[in-house]
Amino acid sequence: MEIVIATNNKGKVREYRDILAPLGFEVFSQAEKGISIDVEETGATFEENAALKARAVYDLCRGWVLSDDSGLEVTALGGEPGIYSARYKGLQTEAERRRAILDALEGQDDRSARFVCCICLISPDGAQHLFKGIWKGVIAREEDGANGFGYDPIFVSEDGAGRTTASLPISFKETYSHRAKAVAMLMAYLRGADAVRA
Ligand code: ITT
Repeated sequence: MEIVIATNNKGKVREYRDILAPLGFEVFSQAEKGISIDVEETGATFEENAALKARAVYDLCRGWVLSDDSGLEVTALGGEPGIYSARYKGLQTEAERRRAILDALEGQDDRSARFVCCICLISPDGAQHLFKGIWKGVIAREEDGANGFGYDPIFVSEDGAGRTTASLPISFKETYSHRAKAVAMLMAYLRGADAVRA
C-alpha cells in the first residue's frame, strides 16, 4: 500500500523508507507527491504537532499519511529543546544547534537526555492514531560520527555502549531508536487492524 510521509526532513524520509519498504509499503515523501507545504507547528506537544502535520497533508491527498514530530529533551535544560528541536534558539543549521546544546551543558554533571518520537497515522477514511517512542541516553562531551541526522552526533543512547548514535551503523538506530519504538507500535496496530492488506 502507498503511504505518504508528511515531512520536509529528508533524514526522516530516509529512515521511514528503510523501515517500511521491507514490510511492503510504497513510501513517498510529500514532495514526491507534489505537496509543498510547511505546516506551522503551533501545538504545545509532540502529539499535537504530529497531528497538525499529518492532517494538513491528508487534506490534500486523502490516502494513508504518516507524520513524525520528534525532538530531543535535555534534563538539565528543563526539557529543551523539546518540541523546538528543529529551531532551537532560532539557529539555522543542525551543526549550530548541536553546538548550542554542548555549550549550554558546559560544566553540567547531569547530561541525561531523551529523544521522543510521536507518529501520527491517518487512514484513507480520515481516522487518526498516535504512537509514541522514547529513547533515553546522555549528551556526549563532543560531536562524533556522520551517520543519521540532527542531534545524532551528540547523543549517546543507553544501549550505545558509550558511542554516539551517529558513529554507529544506521542499522543500530533502526533497531533501538525512539522512531523504531514508535514504528513498532504502529506496525502492531496495522497488523491488528488488518490495514496492511488494504
Ligand atoms: P518536519 O516537521 O517537516 O517533519 P522537522 O525537521 O522540522 O521536519 P520536527 O519538527 O519533528 O521535524 O523536529 C525534529 C528535530 O529534532 C529534527 O529537525 C532534528 O533536529 C531532531 N531529531 C528528531 N529525530 C531525530 C533523530 O532521530 N536523530 C537526530 N535528531 C533528531
